[in-house]
Amino acid sequence: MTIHATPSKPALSVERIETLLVDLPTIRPHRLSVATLEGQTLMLVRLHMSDGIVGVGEGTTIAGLAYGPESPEGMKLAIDTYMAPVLLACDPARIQATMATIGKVVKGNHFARCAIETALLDAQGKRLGLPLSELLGGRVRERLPVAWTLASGDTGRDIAEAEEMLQRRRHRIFKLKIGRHEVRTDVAHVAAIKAALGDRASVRVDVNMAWSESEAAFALPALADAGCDLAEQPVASGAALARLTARGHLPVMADELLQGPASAFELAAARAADVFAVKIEQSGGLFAAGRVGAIADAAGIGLYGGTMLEGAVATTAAAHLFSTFPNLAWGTELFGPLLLTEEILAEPLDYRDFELAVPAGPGLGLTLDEDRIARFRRDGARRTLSIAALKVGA
Ligand code: MUC
Ligand code: MG
Repeated sequence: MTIHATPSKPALSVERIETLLVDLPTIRPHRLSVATLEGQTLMLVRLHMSDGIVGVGEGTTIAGLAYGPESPEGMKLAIDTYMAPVLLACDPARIQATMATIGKVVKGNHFARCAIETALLDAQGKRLGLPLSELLGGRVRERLPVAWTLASGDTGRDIAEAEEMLQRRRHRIFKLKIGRHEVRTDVAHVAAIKAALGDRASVRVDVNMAWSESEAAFALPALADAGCDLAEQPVASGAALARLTARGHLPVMADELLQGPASAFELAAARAADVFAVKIEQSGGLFAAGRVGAIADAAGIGLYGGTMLEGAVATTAAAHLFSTFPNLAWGTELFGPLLLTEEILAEPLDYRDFELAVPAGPGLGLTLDEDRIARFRRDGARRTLSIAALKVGA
């Protein structure tokens, strides 16, 4: 009889986990109904593996805790304290198994889990010489249409910004953040922008749940008359969203209510939206977001690639996933890195002709600019900006 020693550690292992907060200013204040952003904090994680490969992931929220239940600081804590022991004992090449084990010790925390899953996939792609998109089933497109959000808070400035984007051939889909003002004021704002841009652009709105059902019932036909193409999450309730969708005045998109595959299934079963904004972090990771996309497809619901205004790492991870979606009729809004004043990549992402090129190199296909990271990390040389310094809610 042969006795095998119980393997205490797999041949390949995670040797070190590094988490850091990087505070980056935005190019202008970004006004949502829930908060005004003057900067973004990226939580970056690096998994240093025993074969010398380093996988990178990112967790980023909007305005700290103003948009959802996770913050960059909380993600760092969840990873350092609760996910690290699992990672140090796992076989990092077995990504789904590792994420399932993490799921047993960490409930919720979708954004933090997404950051870790991204880092594991990045490392595995580097190891196998394959882009993330190929680990996720294979890309069906090389470039993704990218919307821009007009959220300066001023109609004239928004029109000037849209004109500049059209002229530079950067964006021709514009999402307008509304819901801060009286409904008629917001509708007039959208109508003025659409009148100025005409058929040169698609104009859509995101209300971030700010309206009551009756406000939305009034506004959606008025927005349709103004030439608006899509209304994202006008109300908070799923039942109200379903009733607005059934009225059929304007295509309705779900965002905040989509918290992973189970919620996607419920919303699809209730026919609560015409379109799903798929977000990798909100869904709980790339695999979960892929399942959200599959549920939408099966239900005949359109797809849009959403963002949490992430930096280059999470934006690229999302781009790899969205490149694998057979149907992506509404395009994407993967413009997060363009809202930040600082470039954190050695080679910037390729935004051109209204589209983003999905990187072709192994893993995410990115190289970080280490000097920039060192300068802007919260405990780094600059030490000036933290989420507390951002004018949240102004
Ligand atoms: C959201 O609610 O969709 C996406 C674009 C933007 O400007 O804000 C985000 C969040
Ligand atoms: Mg939204």
